[in-house]
Amino acid sequence: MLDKVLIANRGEIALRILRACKELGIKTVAVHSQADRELMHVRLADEVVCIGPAPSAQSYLHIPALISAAEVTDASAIHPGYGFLSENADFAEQVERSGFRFIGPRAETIRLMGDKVSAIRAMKAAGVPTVPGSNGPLGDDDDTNLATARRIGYPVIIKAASGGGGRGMRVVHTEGYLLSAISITRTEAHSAFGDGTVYMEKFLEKPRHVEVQVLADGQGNAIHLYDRDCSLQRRHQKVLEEAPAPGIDPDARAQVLEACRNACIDINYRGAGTFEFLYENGEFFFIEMNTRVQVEHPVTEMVTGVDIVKEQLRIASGWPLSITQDDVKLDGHAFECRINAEDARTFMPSPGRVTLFHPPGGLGIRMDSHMYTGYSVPPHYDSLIGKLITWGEDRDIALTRMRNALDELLVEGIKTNIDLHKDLVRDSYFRQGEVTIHYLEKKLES
Ligand code: MV4
Repeated sequence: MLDKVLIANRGEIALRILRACKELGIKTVAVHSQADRELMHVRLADEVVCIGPAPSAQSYLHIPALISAAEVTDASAIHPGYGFLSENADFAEQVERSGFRFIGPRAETIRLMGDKVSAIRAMKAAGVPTVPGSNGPLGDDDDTNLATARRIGYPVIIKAASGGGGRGMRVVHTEGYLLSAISITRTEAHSAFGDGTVYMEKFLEKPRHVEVQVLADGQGNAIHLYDRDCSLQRRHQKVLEEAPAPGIDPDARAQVLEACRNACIDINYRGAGTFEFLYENGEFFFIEMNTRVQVEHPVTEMVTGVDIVKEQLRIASGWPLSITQDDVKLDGHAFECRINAEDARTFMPSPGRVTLFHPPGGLGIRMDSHMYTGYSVPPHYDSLIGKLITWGEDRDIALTRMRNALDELLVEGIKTNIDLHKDLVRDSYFRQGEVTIHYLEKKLES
């Protein structure tokens, strides 16, 4: 087993990783910026290194500072969490070249998935259902691109190969706009990502966002941990997630879960990963793969009983998966509300001192948060201050527990989105399940 892990992240996920390390008897190194001395996991870690000033570019994104911290503390591995450097293939490569284990896939796998064109190609070849599209990058020949769009059928969407997560996309409804849309998206992609490669897909108008969690040990074993629905989002920021995704066609689902598992074996995947799909009219369409642990991993943990972060640490230690697919049983239903320090109307971040923090409790309630009374939310990072997760024997019980838990949760001194969640868990469409990716933005408009 790994001896000592450096946690290259902050906030709730740093605490989540620290807890998993402690459970496995792994020593921990917390690294933090000058603005983050008061973080909860910094108090609890075995060793602490300040890696730089508050701005992320000079701390959590500063590769030499992180590798130096691993060297001076003699850590054996680095856990990147989510965001920051978690999907940076160059970082993964430098970590391993410096003699540390990167807790995640091999750098070449991160690179393969970072390029959406190569990711789709690899997944299609492995039998994962993809969106009808250009099957590769668009060239410069206008007639060929017009013919591709005609074959796919309008509306189509032009996406940047180096984009993802909603950056660098443009929808085209009629032929007259196709060529200018391609050239604008190309130009934007070039300046944003240094890569003007674009591709084309059929634009799905009312899909749900359903994703599949996987674990693979890089030794030929891979399992899926079922699915999650993450359709409730605003401007590509997820707000409320659940597992399993409600109301999915059972045959389509069984097929896609098995396809994801086979794809992991096919590409010799290592670590935790997520296959992102759009789900529409009973069909799954792969769009992207995430090669990190995700914010919403707890809903999957609650319905499978599998500790995803502990499995990441075991896999990084060179151990085979602790469980087989047959061991994974889906049990009940779980929701996660992302609690943000933000203004309810403008959604602008709302940093400041938390004068009272009171987490809810009781059976089936989990609060993953680094908050405590007296903590100051710094202005330099994202506004996630915690995740409230509830589990129940069925969707109704899990949702009732969420309504009650939100009423118990007290965060005073800063603005939060708790009232938005209180509204959402009482929303009649959401309660029925099966809302699309557009539902929340439409609801907020009215
Ligand atoms: C799409 C799509 C419709 N059709 N692709 C946005 C984020 C990026 N991961 C992919 N995205 C989309 N790709 C096709 N062919 C609609 C979206 C999309 C979306 C997807 C998932 C969650 C929220 C979304 C919000 C707007 C658009």
